[in-house]
Amino acid sequence: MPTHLEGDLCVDGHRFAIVVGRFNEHITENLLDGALDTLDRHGADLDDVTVVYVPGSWEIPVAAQTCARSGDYDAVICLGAVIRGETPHFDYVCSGATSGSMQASLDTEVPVLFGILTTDTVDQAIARAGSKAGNKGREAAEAAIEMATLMPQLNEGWAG
Ligand code: INI
Repeated sequence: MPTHLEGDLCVDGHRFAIVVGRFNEHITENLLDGALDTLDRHGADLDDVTVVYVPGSWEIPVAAQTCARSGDYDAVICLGAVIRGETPHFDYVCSGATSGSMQASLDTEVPVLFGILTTDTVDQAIARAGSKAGNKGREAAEAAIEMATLMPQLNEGWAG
């Protein structure tokens, strides 16, 4: 019989940090609302949730890595909105935010969830921040719960 390891969506004393970019705040505040509501609905004590505000998505990885490394959180949720302009700035911010978030996760072995929108237009971002295409903040928070409940099983597996 294979061994199946799988997280669930039941928060049981898990602690979460949310790192949120202020750039495009009208979008990111909806992502944050979605993430907090999802954690709340799944049983998180919001007093155990830390929300860290940074200027923009470029700054998310360093804050996420610091939270992850602190040992105070079972998962770190990154929320931001990068919207394409007419300069290559978009590509640099996207690439820094994506690879930096992944690096923060791999370096610390703490799940760092990617709820950073990268869209061509403001309308596409609005659609993914609580409108017709769902809410990426909710998705990232659900994934955070699943990973926070999975990681101890994985770590026990290696120890055993
Ligand atoms: N930051 C974002 O989060 N989204 C954007 O769309 C964006 N654009 O387009 O410039 C953006 N820029 C700011 C960047 O994240 C840094 O805060 C800034 O460069 C200072 O380091």
